[in-house]
Amino acid sequence: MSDEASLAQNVAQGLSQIPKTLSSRFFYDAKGSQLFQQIMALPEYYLTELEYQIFKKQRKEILYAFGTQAPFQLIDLGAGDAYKTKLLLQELVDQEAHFSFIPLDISQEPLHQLVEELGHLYPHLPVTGLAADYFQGLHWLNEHSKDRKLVLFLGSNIGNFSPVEAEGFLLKLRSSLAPQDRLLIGIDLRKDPRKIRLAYDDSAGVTAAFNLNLLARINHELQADFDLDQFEHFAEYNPISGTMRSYLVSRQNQEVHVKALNRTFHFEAWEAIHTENSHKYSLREIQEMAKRCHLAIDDVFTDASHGFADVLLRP
Ligand code: AVI
Repeated sequence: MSDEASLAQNVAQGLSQIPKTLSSRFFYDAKGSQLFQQIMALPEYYLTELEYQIFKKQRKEILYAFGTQAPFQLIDLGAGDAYKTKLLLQELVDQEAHFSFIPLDISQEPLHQLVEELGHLYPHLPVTGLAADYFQGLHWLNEHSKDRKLVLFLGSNIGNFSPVEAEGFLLKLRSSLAPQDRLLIGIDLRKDPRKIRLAYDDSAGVTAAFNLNLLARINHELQADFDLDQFEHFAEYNPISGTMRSYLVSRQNQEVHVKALNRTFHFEAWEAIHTENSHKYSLREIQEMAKRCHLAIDDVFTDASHGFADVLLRP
């Protein structure tokens, strides 16, 4: 199914139900990916900085725990600009490790840029960019190489699944790993609820623009007539469930026509579309989740404030 067809399907289904939903998977068109890069540099969005600190201070320990003697593949699921992964790459190049780097992303454009940049930085490093979804990519790799793998799933990407979906994802991921492979997952930890909420409702309004861009994308790709001024970003953290939820709220009673679907959707005043979950975990919840997914925890690396964890798992 093409991305456009699945967007159409998501919109048709999601806007027909109550409550209305749209999947955060569709945030990342060219503009959305660019806005996400800006989010990662915001002072409120602590996640990137905390994980960067973990890699900066503990990259040697992380790589030692994995074991870099035999040739291996470093696979980055949802690589983006590989801001944090570059710390590992530099360390591995310094150690003269035998490895290849495989960044995988659903967005073609940032992947292109990354592969080009790495070609300049590390001319001798074999880099293969894969524009694919996670499982297509892993399937391709299993068919093409028998090398040991370190699979990275960083940046709290796992938080964009509900806990039930996250377990399904980890189980599926596990089934594509050999016993000697390892998985390193970056997970945002539970913390002061106010700090979490601010990270998803920044004062410069970049996260609001990122959320609203989903409607702009539907306008472009499915010829819809969303008036972006008549919707607003709203983000709320629930400290009991650990879920940060983002919404787009209709400011008024209105109709939106989506030409590609030949459908009109009605919005009540203050009706919300749920667009994203960003789930936060405690270390205990991570242990329980790993156990249910038959993954053993080899090591847990956290930053000094215990706000973020990178967890090394074995199948
Ligand atoms: C990509 N993902 C981990 C981000 C998050 O924190 O959930 C996406 C994001 N949404 C709003 N701000 C950032």
